Amino acid sequence: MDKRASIQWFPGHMNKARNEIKEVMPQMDLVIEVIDARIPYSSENPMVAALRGEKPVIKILNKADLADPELTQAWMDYLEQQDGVKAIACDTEKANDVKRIIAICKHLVPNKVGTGRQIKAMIMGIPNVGKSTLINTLAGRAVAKTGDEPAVTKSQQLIKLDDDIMLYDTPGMLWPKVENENSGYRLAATGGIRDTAFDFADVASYTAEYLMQAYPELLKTRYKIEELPKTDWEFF
Ligand SMILES: Nc1nc2c(ncn2[C@@H]2O[C@H](COP(=O)(O)OP(=O)(O)OP(=O)(O)O)[C@@H](O)[C@H]2O)c(=O)[nH]1
Ligand SMILES: [Mg+2]
Repeated sequence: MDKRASIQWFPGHMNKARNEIKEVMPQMDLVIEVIDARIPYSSENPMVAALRGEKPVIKILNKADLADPELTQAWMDYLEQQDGVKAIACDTEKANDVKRIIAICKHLVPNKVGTGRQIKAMIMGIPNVGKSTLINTLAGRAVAKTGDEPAVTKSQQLIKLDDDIMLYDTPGMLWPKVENENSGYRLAATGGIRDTAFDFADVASYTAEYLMQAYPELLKTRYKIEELPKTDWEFF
């Protein structure tokens, strides 16, 4: 296939979100960054690192139920080597998975536990990665709006989890230009970029090529075929 077009997408509400986050960040005790376990490299937003500064962070490899478990484990080991970083894998729709996060928050901010002062945690990440779902599962009720498309959450929302923890839900953010072509396609294929921002055929071709090479056996099982064809187009 010919060279694919690069992906550029940074709607106004994301810029607004970035400025608002910058303003409230000094009051935060920690950041919970949600990344997509299927594309950890491409879904880590460099703006999150810049905005959080020295605050501790829990990196959640989310949608782990859809990802390769071996790679997810390798990523957790890698991320935990960084200063102030705790990493866990989650399916945020499962209460048992997310309950561990509360204990980690308390562990990372020990000076507030038992003082009557709430731990304040900011939830950040790219669009559609599961930030609001995480909050709902933690809260045990639908407090934040969710949906299977990017940019569902449009502004910050404050949620009191219990007497100990306060969560800030934030709109998903991408960085102004996704320079890395692979990252652009991976973000589009997993639903982080709105589908008006890219060409379907390009993304499908990229994804088919990758999956045929990385997971041929899974594709054969999924589509009930004996042999994979040679090209992505034949595969379609
Ligand atoms: N399979 C799977 N789906 C998930 C998981 N977490 C969230 N989802 C789904 O992903 C979609 C997006 O979830 P949201 O919680 O709205 O994502 P968000 O990060 O708040 O998105 P924005 O507010 O648009 O930035 C929804 O359809 C969820 O049901 C998970 O761990 N596994
Ligand atoms: Mg949301």
